Amino acid sequence: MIKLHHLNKSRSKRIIWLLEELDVDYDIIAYHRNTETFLAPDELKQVHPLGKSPVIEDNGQVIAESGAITDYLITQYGNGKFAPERDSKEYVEYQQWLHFAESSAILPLLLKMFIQKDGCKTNFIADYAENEAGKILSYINQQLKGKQYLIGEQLTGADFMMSFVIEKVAESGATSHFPEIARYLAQLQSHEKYHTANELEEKYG
Ligand SMILES: N[C@@H](CCC(=O)N[C@@H](CS)C(=O)NCC(=O)O)C(=O)O
Repeated sequence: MIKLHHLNKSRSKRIIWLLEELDVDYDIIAYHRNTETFLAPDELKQVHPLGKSPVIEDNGQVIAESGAITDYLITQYGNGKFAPERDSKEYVEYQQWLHFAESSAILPLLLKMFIQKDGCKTNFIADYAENEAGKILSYINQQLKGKQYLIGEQLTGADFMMSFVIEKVAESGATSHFPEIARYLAQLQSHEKYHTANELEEKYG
């Protein structure tokens, strides 16, 4: 049975959503952030040296990084769902979005969050993060025009990955400036299992 090492209030929720959509048997092993540092507890390092979540265990293998986990679970258990045909042009686009979520997209958004939390005056990082976040959000907004999901009309692994990014955008209030992103969030929220994942996140939080 698949084990998901889940940290409260984390990227791991996107993997719960995916596991629910895949309708596979899995166990959640819950960990809780330190309330002062917001870091994961040391026990997570016994599962993977970085001590971060999500991490899954399946068939004797430990897999970290939500992009790799998403790709693995869809390949193993998707039965043709949640990814375009392997030899198609869409598959290449799909891979691009799958990686984009945890690379180009998330960095400026996290930087902005950390700078705000820290409250310090910076030399250049605040301006950099602001400009980059604007660029990234305009790009996502523009790319979503005329599409229900990142890859046309099909919910794919790229959307599970992007859900965490879009939730952070929504928490910051920025969706009001990006109508396609707001519409896309509503599209993700139209899936029943998206809400199941929220409920499970709450239950284990
Ligand atoms: N790129 C990794 C990021 C993993 C990550 O940073 N997870 C955060 C939760 S969102 C974490 O475990 N933070 C606790 C810590 O660093 O102690 C992924 O996508 O899985």
